[in-house]
Amino acid sequence: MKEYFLKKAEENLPEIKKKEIVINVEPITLGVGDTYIIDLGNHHVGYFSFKMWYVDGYIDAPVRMAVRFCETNTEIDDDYSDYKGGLCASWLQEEIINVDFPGVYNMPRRYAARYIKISIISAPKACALSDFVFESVTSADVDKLIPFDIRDLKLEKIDKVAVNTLKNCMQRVFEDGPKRDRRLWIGDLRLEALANYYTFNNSEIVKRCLYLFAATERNDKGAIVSHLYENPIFVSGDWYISDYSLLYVCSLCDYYNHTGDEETFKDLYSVARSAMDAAENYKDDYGIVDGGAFIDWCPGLYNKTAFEGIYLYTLDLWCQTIKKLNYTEVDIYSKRLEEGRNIAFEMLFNKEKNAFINKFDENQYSVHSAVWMVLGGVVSGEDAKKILLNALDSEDSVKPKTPYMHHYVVDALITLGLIERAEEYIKYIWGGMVDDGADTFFEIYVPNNPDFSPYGDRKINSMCHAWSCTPTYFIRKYGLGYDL
Ligand code: RAM
Repeated sequence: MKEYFLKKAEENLPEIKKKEIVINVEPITLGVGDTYIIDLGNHHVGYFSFKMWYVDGYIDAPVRMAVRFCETNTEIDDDYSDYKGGLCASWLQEEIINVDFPGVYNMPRRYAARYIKISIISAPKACALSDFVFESVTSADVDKLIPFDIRDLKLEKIDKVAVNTLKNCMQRVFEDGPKRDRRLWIGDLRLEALANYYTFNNSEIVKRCLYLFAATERNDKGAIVSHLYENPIFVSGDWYISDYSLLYVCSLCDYYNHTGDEETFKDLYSVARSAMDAAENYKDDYGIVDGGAFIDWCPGLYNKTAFEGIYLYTLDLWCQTIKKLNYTEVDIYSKRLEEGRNIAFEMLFNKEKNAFINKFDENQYSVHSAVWMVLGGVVSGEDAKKILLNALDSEDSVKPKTPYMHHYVVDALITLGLIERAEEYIKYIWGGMVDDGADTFFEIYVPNNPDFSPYGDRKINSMCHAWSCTPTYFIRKYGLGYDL
């Protein structure tokens, strides 16, 4: 089967479109210690080349330079020597290169950048740099971007940045971030696919990603691995994230619901079903799923309630989808859903506090729990509105840290019909990034705390991150900003 899934994935390999960004400047003369900064005018992903020539006589030794690719202007002056993050420093986009001869120099690696900073470290004499060309690459077909009408200027800007984020993450697969980790994760795939349906509408790339995950290995509980690598060779990731495994099921259901492609759904049905059933193996003695969930990069978050919500949310979408396709198994899952919701309400809801505060999560109060209990259908209507808004407005609740989790906050607000509040939230989070000068949306965003990083150092954060591109989905799907 693995070979078959990989073959299907290859059949849906998207074409990479290239575009040259040419920076027209007079040759710049630089000596040792000098620095030159190129502004590409927007965030791009691709390959960089330039020309080096001599000024006062032939250069008889290599010119050593540091070339730094910066996604935002804050990176231009960062000191990389004091990097203290937990992820490998080699993700920091800086190369020390030695240019041996005058001529055009093509840098071989792919970068994500708005700014390029060149510093001359050693050289026998001054050199001149010119002909800066950045060849941007993406599998998004910008000519096919679905046109739409929007009257709210702020939301229009947000939409533009969201589309740019998606475009730059759309490569051979939906990458999570073109600077880091440059791979396919289920949680990111789901959100990119949703945004893609309302923008570039490239269903082949979604199909490719779904087949690639089908070709990966399962853990002893039957869950799907959270990420994979596919270029130059296919390698299954090694981290099992139990909520991501469920989000594979959601991604397949979304795909079918959007495209109506029954053949692919049927092909991947058993993969999704095994992920759905794997959740049974995560249940504790109370019948609540437990263990190994991600939810958000939020330090100190207790996430049992939220994970249960994701389980119920997935089960619900799964039931709705397989019902449409007349699968008789729907009865089994509908029963699980009903029972699951009852158990969740009984065990996780605190009537006195009118909140999802419980012993399973050490009595921690979080927006995450409220959001996922709403999305899981454990509470609804006016009660749910109060529960969610209280959690969002409380000074004591733990708040989301990533636009990934912010996405599900907006989703929960819209599910409850709180459209204005959803719009406000989008403007607060993603609008905040736009106000900070974002060309693309960041992996992590905590208002008023730009230095926050779950990895121990802000410098390693990805500033063009796929899971942050979803305002375009909400804006376009629900017509936000249209009725002014
Ligand atoms: C990080 C990346 C990625 C995400 C995982 C869980 O490595 O931000 O996008 O899906 O975490």
